[in-house]
Amino acid sequence: MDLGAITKYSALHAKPNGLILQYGTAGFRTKAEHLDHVMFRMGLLAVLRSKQTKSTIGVMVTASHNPEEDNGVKLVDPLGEMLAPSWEEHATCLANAEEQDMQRVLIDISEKEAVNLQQDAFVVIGRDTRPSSEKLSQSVIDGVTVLGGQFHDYGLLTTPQLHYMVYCRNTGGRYGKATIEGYYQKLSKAFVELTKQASCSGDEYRSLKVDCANGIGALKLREMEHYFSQGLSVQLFNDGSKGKLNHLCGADFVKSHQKPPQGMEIKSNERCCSFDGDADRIVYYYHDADGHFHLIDGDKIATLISSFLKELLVEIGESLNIGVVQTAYANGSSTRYLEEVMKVPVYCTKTGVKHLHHKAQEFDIGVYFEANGHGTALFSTAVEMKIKQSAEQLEDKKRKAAKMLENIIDLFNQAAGDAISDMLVIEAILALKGLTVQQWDALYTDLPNRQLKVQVADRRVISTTNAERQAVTPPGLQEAINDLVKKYKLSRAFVRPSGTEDVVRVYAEADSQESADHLAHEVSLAVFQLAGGIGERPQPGYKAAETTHNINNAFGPGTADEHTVP
Ligand code: NG1
Ligand code: ZN
Repeated sequence: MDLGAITKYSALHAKPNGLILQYGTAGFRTKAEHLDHVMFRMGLLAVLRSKQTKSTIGVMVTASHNPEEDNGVKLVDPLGEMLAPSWEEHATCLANAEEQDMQRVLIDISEKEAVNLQQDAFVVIGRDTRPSSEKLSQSVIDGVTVLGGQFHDYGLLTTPQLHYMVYCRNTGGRYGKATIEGYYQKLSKAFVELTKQASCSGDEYRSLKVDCANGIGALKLREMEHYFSQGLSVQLFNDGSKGKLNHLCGADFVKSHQKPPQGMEIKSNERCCSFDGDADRIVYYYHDADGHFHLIDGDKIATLISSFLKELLVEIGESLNIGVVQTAYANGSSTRYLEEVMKVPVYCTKTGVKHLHHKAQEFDIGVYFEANGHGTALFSTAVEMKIKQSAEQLEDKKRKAAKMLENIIDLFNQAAGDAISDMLVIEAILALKGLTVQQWDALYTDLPNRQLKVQVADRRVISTTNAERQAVTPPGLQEAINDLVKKYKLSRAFVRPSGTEDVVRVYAEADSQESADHLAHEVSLAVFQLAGGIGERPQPGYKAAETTHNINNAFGPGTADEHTVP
């Protein structure tokens, strides 16, 4: 380690005094102007991680669905998965070290993790379309270079595309070619093969309106569309040519406001979907004949996918163990439908895709989705081999089903939830099953629900258990929630500190929207009273609470997007 050079270059990416940030569920996220030093340091850390794992490591510069002024960074581990938790801690230490302590922190990490500094390092870098992203990714490269790491800068990529590249590079090309062309070809080939089998390929199944959140998804979908155009024609909206990133559009907006994005005209019963700003989330929706808006979220996507996979397995005659992984935010109706109607086991993990991904790896086939539309399906190596064999050896109908499954496996991005890949999976399933968007939606009816945010002095006073469905502290809070829940039918409520914003999140569902709204409000009041609420007491009516956009990675008191230490 050339400590002299590190000190010299670090001074060019100086840390603002007193700024404390935390590597949260999605890496570091805050206002872009505060992130230069974090980027440089994540370049350094990626080199150490690469040396330790003797693998290619990814660095993605994005703040996903956050406003355009924000940015963020996360590291991608060798198999395309999120950074290991012990290294998240190193990331936080390194990002927060004062200039004079940087060398010591770097040496500490290397020693603790037994990093062989002589080992070669390789880092791949991707970025979204934010105005700040190009310069920030250059700071990552500075960090990589100063520690002697080699790198490849992919430039503009969706987050899941970067995960895919890392996975390909560390599996000797078995998963696919680590180029953007390789990604397009792998997915499109599988999609076209699948849709060829669809008997009903009328116009109804051929066209889809896509809201790209004015983000990277537009660019990449436009590049890709001619590869799969024989199976699907996409019409792009919010493609970044005029609107602002994630502003009044995108998956997060549509899901949290339960209304269509701006800039997209929807005729009744047209199939539409929205990506988020880095294209790792997707939700579907449509207007019915009466003009009512219907949202089809991650839970219904997981249901469609897992029921299709189960049907194929039955057809082939394979009894593989398939599981669906959700979080506490999954609508109660979806869990009931999966367990009681489809007889698929459902598991609940803490919020954050790394928890879902990890759990899904325990099954032959694990389907995981967050209600917000982030998810994918994972297939064990043994299953992939078995299906390949079946596709060659079986006859007639069974062979056809095995072939379909083989293509579906190729169509999923198994490294991370991927809006483009999920969109193609969904489109293929709808076409193959001859399902309209309304028929899909009618699988079950969502229970009315409401999500709210409460400001408290220190959200760490709330700790939870049972996959975040129960509060352990502060004392009395869970009892209060239990008493409130009892007042309503088909009701459920929970609270948890957010991992990406300085708020406590409240979720409630019940048999009517009015009841869900009341319950959510009453639980918010309980949080405010028992967990140290600050500012105005929660008011009935949800709009004011849920539409604020206050992004913060740092745990602790305060309301702004950064924290200063005395
Ligand atoms: P937090 O802020 O911890 O609730 C949010 C989402 C997560 C996940 C992360 C990362 C909800 C309720 N929470 O986390 O599901 O996507 O952001 O982006 O949607
Ligand atoms: Zn995202």
